[in-house]
Amino acid sequence: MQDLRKQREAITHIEGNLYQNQDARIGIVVGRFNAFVVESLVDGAIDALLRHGVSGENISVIRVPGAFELPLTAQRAAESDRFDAVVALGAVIRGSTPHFDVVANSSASGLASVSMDYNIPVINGILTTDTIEQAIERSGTKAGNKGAEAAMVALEMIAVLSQLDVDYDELDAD
Ligand code: INI
Repeated sequence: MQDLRKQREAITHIEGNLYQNQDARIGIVVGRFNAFVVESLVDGAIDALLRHGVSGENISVIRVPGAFELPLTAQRAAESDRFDAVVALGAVIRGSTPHFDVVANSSASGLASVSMDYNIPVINGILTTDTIEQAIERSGTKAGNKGAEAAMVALEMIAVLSQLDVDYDELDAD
């Protein structure tokens, strides 16, 4: 009979830890539209990165007019080879955006394409909400800070992907 416990022990598990980030190079691309919300996302992202050991000199913040411009900016950032991950921050608020769906959908799908095309994590930290109140709640008040969350996802993805680059035998030795 198969020893299921032995088989379970033989499984390789890969997860990212968040504590070896001194050398991580992070590009934060920011859509300025709704700046009163977005700047809190930027603060949250920078705070999370610095608290997890990322060096300030390895962080770049690139500001553009709005969320619609983020995919192209993320693409140039990825293409430059200067970053291990790109974090895109913005706020698209339905209440004040007649073309909400266009801006929200094109920015999200554009960022996903850049990630696949350039083979690095491109993290979608764009808030898409119905109201300004919801956006405020998600930018550092009662529902957390999506900028900080996006920064942490970037670090976790760098850590996970770097393990996929190494020989599996090296992982087993740990
Ligand atoms: N850009 C945003 O980031 N959020 C919005 O809510 C928004 N609204 O309301 O229109 C918005 N529009 C600007 C857009 O991102 C582009 O900058 C603009 O269309 C020029 O390409």
